[in-house]
Amino acid sequence: MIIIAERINGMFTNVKQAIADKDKKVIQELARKQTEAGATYLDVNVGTAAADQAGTMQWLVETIQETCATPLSLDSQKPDVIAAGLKVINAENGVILNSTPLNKKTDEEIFDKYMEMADQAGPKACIITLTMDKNGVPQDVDTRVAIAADIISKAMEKGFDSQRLFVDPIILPVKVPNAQVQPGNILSAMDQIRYLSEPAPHMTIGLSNLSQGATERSLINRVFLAMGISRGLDSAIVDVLDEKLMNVLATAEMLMNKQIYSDSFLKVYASMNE
Ligand code: THG
Repeated sequence: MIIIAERINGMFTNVKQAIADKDKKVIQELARKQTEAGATYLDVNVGTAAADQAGTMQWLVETIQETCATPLSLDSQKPDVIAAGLKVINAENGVILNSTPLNKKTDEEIFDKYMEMADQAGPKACIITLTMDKNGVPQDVDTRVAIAADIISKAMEKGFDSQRLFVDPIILPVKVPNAQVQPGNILSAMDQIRYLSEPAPHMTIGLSNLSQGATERSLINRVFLAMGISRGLDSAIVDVLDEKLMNVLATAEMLMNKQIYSDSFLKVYASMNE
């Protein structure tokens, strides 16, 4: 599983405060802890509060890289914010350009821009593309799958290796009125998206979106993560500091025969990610 750690995000009050105070310690501690807990990538999202998003992205990337070499997932729907991060990044071990939609009303070519930036960043640079277009986030299975197909064919046209592409069917909070059908829709979409290319495209989701505002957040996240892994989810943006969630992840992968069973499979999984 390609595990992307969610915590360095200006949506969290302590990160928002650290950005405002230019307090490196909070960010570096989160980078170190999440790396130790098994993160393959660290997601870096400036949030919405920062006035200078590009400058903040740069500061976060530099601050993290002072203490830790874990590859980063630059998370923004604004190409110039991604570009700012890429200017100062060391992408030797890889990088993800996270959160481009297929297209936008105000920017038809946004996904192409992300592919160009990824190519410039290096041969291992990946992209997460949301199944979202100029009409917004689709609410039904068919439109999600259709957008995923457009994403994959556009990448093929540009010669962008499908193994550097992650499709994100976008999970939304289950608590939102009338949205309770959506987690099931996401699973049905995954069932189809995984057959859109051979080998299957990588799929990822921002798991914690699902439980925003709900009680039993960790339980909801854990159960859905296991369901997703059974449908071909091979990556997720998650709270890696949630040990129970990480144990579910390892167990679901083992049950899907992605990791060999041994009596100490949990320990083996943890040590593999060190
Ligand atoms: N897809 C992709 N990238 C993404 C998302 C996605 N990046 C951002 C987000 N969604 C995934 N990351 C988070 C991070 C935090 C939370 C949810 C998703 C979260 N935060 C607390 C909350 O809102 O309740 C913050 C609370 C606090 O301040 O402590 O839940 O879908 N590709």
